[in-house]
Amino acid sequence: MLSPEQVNQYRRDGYTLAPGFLTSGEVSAFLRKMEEISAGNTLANHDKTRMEMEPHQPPDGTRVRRLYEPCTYYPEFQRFSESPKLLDCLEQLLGPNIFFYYSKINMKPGEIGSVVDWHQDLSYYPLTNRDSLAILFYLDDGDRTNGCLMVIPGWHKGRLLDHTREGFFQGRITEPVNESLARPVEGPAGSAIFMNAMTPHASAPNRSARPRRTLILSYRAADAFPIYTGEMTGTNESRVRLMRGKRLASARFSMTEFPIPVYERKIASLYDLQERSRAGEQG
Ligand SMILES: O=C(O)CCC(=O)C(=O)O
Repeated sequence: MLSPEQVNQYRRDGYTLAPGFLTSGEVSAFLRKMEEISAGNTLANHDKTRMEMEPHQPPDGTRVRRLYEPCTYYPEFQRFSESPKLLDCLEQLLGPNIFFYYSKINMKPGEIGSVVDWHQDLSYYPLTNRDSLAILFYLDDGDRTNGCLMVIPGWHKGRLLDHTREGFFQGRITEPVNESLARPVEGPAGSAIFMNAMTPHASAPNRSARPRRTLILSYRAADAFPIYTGEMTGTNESRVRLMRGKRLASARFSMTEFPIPVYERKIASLYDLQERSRAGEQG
């Protein structure tokens, strides 16, 4: 369970850190499985349905950028997504009726790990209210040198910031972000960061020799219904599982207006979209 201080911090700042959430045995088992999934894949020849590679490496380079949907494809991760120790914490933050939403693993390999630009997760998948969150589990020590998560505390209570250019969704905040307000969230391997889907966050490229592998699971309250934005809404909803409580027949609205992401073209991932957006900015 989270302490009252952690719950208060989540409500006040839009995130909270729980060091030691995973045992060292759980961390090692996840890392072993990730190695097994990644084995044999290269930039030139990899399973595009399961992973994305770091783009700036030779064709035979083996550095993976992201593993897709571990909690959908692999029983080890799925079991963890249903574990009472996790769901008890989620109940403290989201209430009794909870859906699993999506999962991913960001590998951020040493020396090459990609930047993640400032964004709010809800810009990607509009919901009728803000009771949705991601939990980031550090599987390596995460600190400023290997691109730990950065957040802007308190901004989850504000508006959805502009993520568009010329009407098209860019997957990153396109208005000025006051980075002097940003807080690095450092923690040892096994730490969990509970972060609201409205909290602006980012992470720097990994310039250290150490990886910063992070398992990310997302959940939402059962009365946070998706707003249909096109094909991707259906894809996302196909993975949703009721984890606790019951399905609800009534949507709760906490926003009277919500920007809809309009994509200029099909994207592979957040990284892909943000890279194209940065390239477009440079002309
Ligand atoms: O890996 C990170 O540092 C941030 C992850 C993130 O924001 C995302 O994948 O949406």
